[in-house]
Amino acid sequence: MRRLFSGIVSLTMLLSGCASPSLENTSRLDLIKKRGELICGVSGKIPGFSFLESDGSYQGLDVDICKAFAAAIIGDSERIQYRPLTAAERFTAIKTGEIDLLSRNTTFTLSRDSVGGNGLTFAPVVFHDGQGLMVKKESGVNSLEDLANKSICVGSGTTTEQNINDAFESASLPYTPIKYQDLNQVVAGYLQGRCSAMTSDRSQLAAARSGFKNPTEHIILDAVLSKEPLAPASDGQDQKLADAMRWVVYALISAEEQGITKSNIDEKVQLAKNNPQLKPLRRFLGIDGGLGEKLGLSNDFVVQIISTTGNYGEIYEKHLGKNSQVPIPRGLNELYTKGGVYVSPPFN
Ligand SMILES: N[C@@H](CCC(=O)N[C@@H](CS)C(=O)NCC(=O)O)C(=O)O
Repeated sequence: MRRLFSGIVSLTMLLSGCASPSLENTSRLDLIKKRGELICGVSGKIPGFSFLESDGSYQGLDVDICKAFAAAIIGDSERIQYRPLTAAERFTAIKTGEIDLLSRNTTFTLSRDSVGGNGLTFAPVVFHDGQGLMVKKESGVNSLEDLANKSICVGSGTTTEQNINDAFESASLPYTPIKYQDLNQVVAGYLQGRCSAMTSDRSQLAAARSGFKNPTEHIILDAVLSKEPLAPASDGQDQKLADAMRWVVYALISAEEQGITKSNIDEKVQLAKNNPQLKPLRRFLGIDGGLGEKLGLSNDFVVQIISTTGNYGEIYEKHLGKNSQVPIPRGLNELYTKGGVYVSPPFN
């Protein structure tokens, strides 16, 4: 009976074009290592997060997260293929295997992070955002109420679309959504006056405004309509890759907690090597404990990451700090010891 059942399963898999069970069990992590290259899904249109610069390079916080994954998995952050994806394309790209993982201003929600939903799994949050509204200063609009009966430009296939609807509905205010495929189109619609406001994650509004001819003519309203915890994601069926991604993000946070930076990482390694009593540091840097191996990574994966991107705080400062193109105060995105929400579980 059992043989008949497994025969039917294999036949069904064959007919539906599914991979054989042995292939199915191969983690994407091993595939990335074998390929020697990481295929990372990004937006590519958001300064500060992932943006295609004029020299052809991708830059931003989401891009550095891709680099941290590549440094940990392959030991080389240059070996990355970036795939720019719209909001509507991004989850299919994971499920079809077009990309290995997504690092693209994507909100961690229950529906996306469940087998009965999009079937993805999320790494820890790398940017706590919230949805906002941008209007032209001259419009005199100050609140959601002022936008009653007006049109609002919004990207489709996003949490933004649902939240704006929820906000207007619960305030019993009528409005008209004007939907577009990506941020550039939303911005164009807004600047051309097709709508009275554009709505998106507040970081995206700030990023978009930084590229306007006259940024000071636009204001981002104080109202925050939602929580938008943005996190990298991968296929929910691949726990090995998900485990590695989770601990890469925690490595960035833990390094900041311990004051380990791109510039002092070599010193820290020497310190740990010379001092057998510094057990937690030795485990963290892969000298003892074999923690990397448990994840299918090299034991010095944390060293690989930090010497490439620096810790989380350094990544943040570089792309969103005071002197960056899109300065966003750290707020919730600080360590918990400094009033934010970031904390890493122990590397034990
Ligand atoms: N964080 C939200 C929204 C993210 C999002 O993708 N927003 C749209 C614009 S409203 C977008 O496509 N932004 C970036 C891009 O154009 O590449 C989500 O995960 O649904």
